[in-house]
Amino acid sequence: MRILEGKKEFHKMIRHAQNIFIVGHQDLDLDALGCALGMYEMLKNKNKHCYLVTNDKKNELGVEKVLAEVRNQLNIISTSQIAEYFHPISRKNLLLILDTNKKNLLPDETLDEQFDHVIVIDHHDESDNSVTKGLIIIDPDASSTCEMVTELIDSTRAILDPIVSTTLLAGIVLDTNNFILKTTAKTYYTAYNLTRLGADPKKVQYLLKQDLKQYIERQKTITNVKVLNQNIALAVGSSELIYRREDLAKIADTLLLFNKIEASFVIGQTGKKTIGISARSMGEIPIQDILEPLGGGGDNYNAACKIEDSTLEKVEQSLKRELQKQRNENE
Ligand SMILES: [Mn+2]
Repeated sequence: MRILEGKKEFHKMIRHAQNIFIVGHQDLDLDALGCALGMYEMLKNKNKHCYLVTNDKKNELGVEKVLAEVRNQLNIISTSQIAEYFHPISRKNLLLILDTNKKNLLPDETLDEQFDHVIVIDHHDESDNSVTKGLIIIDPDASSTCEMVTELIDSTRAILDPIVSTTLLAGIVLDTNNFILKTTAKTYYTAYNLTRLGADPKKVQYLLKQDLKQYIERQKTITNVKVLNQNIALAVGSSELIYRREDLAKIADTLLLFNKIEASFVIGQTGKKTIGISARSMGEIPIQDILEPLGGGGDNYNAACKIEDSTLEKVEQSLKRELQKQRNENE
């Protein structure tokens, strides 16, 4: 469903709600945070009581920079505190889930069960694990949740705090990898509106600045890249390092920038016993179908999976088998 198709129902539910709990996926990124702040500001202007719900202990650099500026103006609570802030009339409480639709990516898998009214706004594909309760606005063609939310806020008329419009723009820049992936005329138009509303492109660059040490580690992984079938890049991280999920994703993003590469896969340890795969595609190679047998999910541009109790070598072998299967199917 496109965001504007859900607009009427969205505003109807908002009208009936009083306490609104806004939540993104675990490990907030700038897309999740940007749209959460956009919603927060819009709803606060409608005199709603807003709460940003997160259990993250550590934030990525850009998220931390934004939070340092806005923390004092927000009610930020953890999932265990939600009940304290409930409106006594339960139908006046609303859960607003942004930038994910999967229960297992929420800070608490049972979050939706605590609410009678739920709205999901997201740009990721649905799966068996998706929230099905309430108003579900999912548009896998949208570049980012920030783009969807900016459209909903009615960026042609709204007034936003510059840090909010800047974070919304940063979310778009992040998820499109600098206006490359899933970028449409609407994406540029949204960016135009956000800039008009005070978003600062220089600050976006500042928010997206990376940590040099982490960058060097990522570059090392890239030097070990193998090219399969002339168009698939596969990189495997060092067995001595634990990677964050977003690091694997960034390596996969980078690999997609090279000539002839249609899809990229990056394998790395994300925990002592867990291996992660992050995949990116220009859209032609069905990375979602390839990772699904390994327990992964995502869409045709963006997919990932998590494997417990395995080794880098084993995961690489299973991935190669799935790639071969996919190739056989196409021949
Ligand atoms: Mn996103």
